[in-house]
Amino acid sequence: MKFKNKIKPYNSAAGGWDSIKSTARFIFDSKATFKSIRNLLKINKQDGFDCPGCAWGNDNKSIFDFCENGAKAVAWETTNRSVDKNFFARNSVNYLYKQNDHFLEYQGRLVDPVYYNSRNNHYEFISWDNAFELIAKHINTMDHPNQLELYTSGRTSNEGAWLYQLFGRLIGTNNFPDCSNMCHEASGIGLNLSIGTVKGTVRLDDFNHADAIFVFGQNPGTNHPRMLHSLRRASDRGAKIVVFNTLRERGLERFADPKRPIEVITVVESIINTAYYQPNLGGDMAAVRGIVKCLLEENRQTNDVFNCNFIKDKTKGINEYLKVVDSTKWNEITIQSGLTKKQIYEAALIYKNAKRVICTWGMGITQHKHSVNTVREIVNLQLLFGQIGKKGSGLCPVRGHSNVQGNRTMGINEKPDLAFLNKLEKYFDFKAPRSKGHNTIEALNAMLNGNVRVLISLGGNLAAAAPDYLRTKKALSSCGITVHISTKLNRSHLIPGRESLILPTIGRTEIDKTNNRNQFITVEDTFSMVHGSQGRCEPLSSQQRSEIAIISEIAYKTLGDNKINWKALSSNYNLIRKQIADIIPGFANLTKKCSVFKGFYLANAASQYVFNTASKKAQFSNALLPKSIFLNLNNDVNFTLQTLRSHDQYNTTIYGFDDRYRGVYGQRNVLFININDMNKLGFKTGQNVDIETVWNDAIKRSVKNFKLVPYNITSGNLAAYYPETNVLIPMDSFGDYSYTPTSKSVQVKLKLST
Ligand SMILES: Nc1nc2c(c(=O)[nH]1)N[C@H]1C(S)=C(S)[C@@H](COP(=O)(O)OP(=O)(O)OC[C@H]3O[C@@H](n4cnc5c(=O)[nH]c(N)nc54)[C@H](O)[C@@H]3O)O[C@H]1N2
Ligand SMILES: Nc1nc2c(c(=O)[nH]1)N[C@H]1C(S)=C(S)[C@@H](COP(=O)(O)OP(=O)(O)OC[C@H]3O[C@@H](n4cnc5c(=O)[nH]c(N)nc54)[C@H](O)[C@@H]3O)O[C@H]1N2
Ligand SMILES: [Mo]
Repeated sequence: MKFKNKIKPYNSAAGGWDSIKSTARFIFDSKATFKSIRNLLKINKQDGFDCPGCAWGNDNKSIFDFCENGAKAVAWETTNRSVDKNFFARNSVNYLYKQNDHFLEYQGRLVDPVYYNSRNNHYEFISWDNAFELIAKHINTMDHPNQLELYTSGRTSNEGAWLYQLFGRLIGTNNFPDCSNMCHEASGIGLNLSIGTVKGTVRLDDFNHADAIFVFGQNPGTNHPRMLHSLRRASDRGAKIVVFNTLRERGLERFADPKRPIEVITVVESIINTAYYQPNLGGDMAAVRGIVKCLLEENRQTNDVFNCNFIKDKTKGINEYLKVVDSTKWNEITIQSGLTKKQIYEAALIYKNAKRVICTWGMGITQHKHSVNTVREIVNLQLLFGQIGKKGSGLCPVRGHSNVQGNRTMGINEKPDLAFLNKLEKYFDFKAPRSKGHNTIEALNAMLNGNVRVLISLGGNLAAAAPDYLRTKKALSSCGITVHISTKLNRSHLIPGRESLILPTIGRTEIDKTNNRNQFITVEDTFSMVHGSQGRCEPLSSQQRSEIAIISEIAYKTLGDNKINWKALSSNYNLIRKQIADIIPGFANLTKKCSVFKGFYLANAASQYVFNTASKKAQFSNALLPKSIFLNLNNDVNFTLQTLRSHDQYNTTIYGFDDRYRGVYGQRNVLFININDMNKLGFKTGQNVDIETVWNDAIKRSVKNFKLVPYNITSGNLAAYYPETNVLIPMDSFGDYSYTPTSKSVQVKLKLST
């Protein structure tokens, strides 16, 4: 595919004609046009598959239940290009390592199991049997079960995740680092502390009833395009959409629905937001605190602003919280948030005047040091008004990967709860490991310390997704063996451990046939809806195996079948679902519910006012605002940098080099900067700069030659794309309690490139 190199502000609405053009371009480029189009008609359909794009829910109301970016994800999975043993014979690992991430992705689907030959630096064909034997040999000769790390990315099905965690726990480890650790971890931890659930409390239909929707730190135009339909419908019926985002994001400003042909032809578009606030990176906790402070002042005058009954009956800790609000000074709030008192007051009024409010959030909230406290501050605000549990209101962390929430529900968790472990060991008659396992950061450190014999990655691309790229690279190469169960070639494959395997798997869109029987899998979306999913395309090669077949075979070769009949499980997924149904609350009759109906809703206790916290009440938090790490923002040397996604990428998968809504074409090494900051430094548009991290150790972390792009972004804050800038994020810069890398706040300085 060709990409023209230019920077040109985008003046149209999000969606619309350009969205259709872009979808078509990616479909034609997949070299499997008909397959792709047939697939698109099956996305999010009862007889089809769950969109592998994002975790947003669907209401099955339209023939086209997908968005531009879901279509890209499908087209790229459906491609007819393949990476086979001959490809690896032609291309050495060193050669491939030098290519960019787009090139790697573009080569097509992995079709042969391959083993890294360190003598000639090539991957070579290995039979599936030999691959499984090798993995089993490594695992069975470990000194300790915790020398095994089992990484998961969030596309795996519930059934795959279930077998994977069962296998790990039978070996004796809770080492389940996963993409969630780098993503919504802070949401789960914060929500659990505050309301005793790790999930959001809203359902998709709540968006049809909210009077106001507050969207914090999220870019749905690119990352959850189907959410724009909900926002737009809400806005059209008069609901207020209030955005907090450091950047001006087009998708949150204007939107034309590409699914309504009339809008595309007549250029009808909606202004989406009512108010758009641009806080400093990490400034949302202060902004929400400010909203509460305004409303507290009002409440003191009229005594009828807060929902006193709800607070009295359902919550604990109000007095301590309000004390902290009182003691937080306005200048602390305005400096840290970067918003004026007037702006905060205006947002507070919108909030107060809405009967039903939903708060949604994404990575702009969860990838900071104080993310757990920020999530809890948002919960505090909602609790003051009883905005939880009633129709049209609640808390909505918008998940990323399409089944990341389901993976957690299935037990992919380094800190599983005791009740789950107790049930598991009783059911399978074994002693489950009790000590906490490794999250992603801990797993990388264990690798760096030489303590990891075997790393298995069930999807994902740890090398490119993790922070501190150079240290991560060292970590991966310190493993005894790295085993990647993947659909596409990626950076992680090119950083082998002492030994390395790539095992090609089928994806969500493909027919999963065992014993002459088409299997289906189940997934859970961000609204706790569980439903079936069944691919409709023939896999590209008979060598590719399902994730479930691969995990079962690894387990069988390693553990034998005394306790568990792995082969039976992998030839009939209903048997796996029976285990899930017997152990995980809410999953009774899983197979029946998912194959007959569209799916079902997993109850959420908090939304029914059952708070599984220590006090059995919803708990106000009372944290101080973070220490003044953001107070040097207007100093002209130090900036805070966020790393985010372009429109043409899916995490570490780079579909192309355009970021249409931000006006960037044909390139990715750009740095978005406020024009006043640029002028102050004497820099000019289009000049190249080097970015260097300011951190408390001696390691030099820098990237060179990033093109300056003036942008509507709050002064003192910068933005650049991930994964190119992961090299800048120190591995030990992570969230309190969450261990999530601070991908949205890295202190950096700039200098002109030479
Ligand atoms: N097409 C596509 N879809 C995807 C993905 C993808 O890569 N491509 N990834 C999937 C995954 S795994 C995830 S987790 C989600 C991610 O979806 P998002 O959460 O939207 O992720 P980001 O692209 O990182 O965008 C973060 C947004 O928050 C803003 N922001 C950053 N820091 C702050 C802050 O401190 N305060 C405020 N108020 N705003 C801030 C940024 O300007 C940006 O608009 O998307 C999922 N869907
Ligand atoms: N700097 C910075 N770093 C970040 C972030 C950030 O905002 N900034 N975001 C973080 C977030 S939110 C996340 S979720 C992580 C993402 O981290 P990961 O989940 O590890 O990364 P992905 O890019 O989603 O993984 C892509 C790879 O998954 C494989 N794959 C795709 N589909 C399937 C499938 O169906 N089965 C299998 N087995 N493999 C498949 C393909 O081989 C592909 O190359 O990155 C995190 N890293
Ligand atoms: Mo994510």
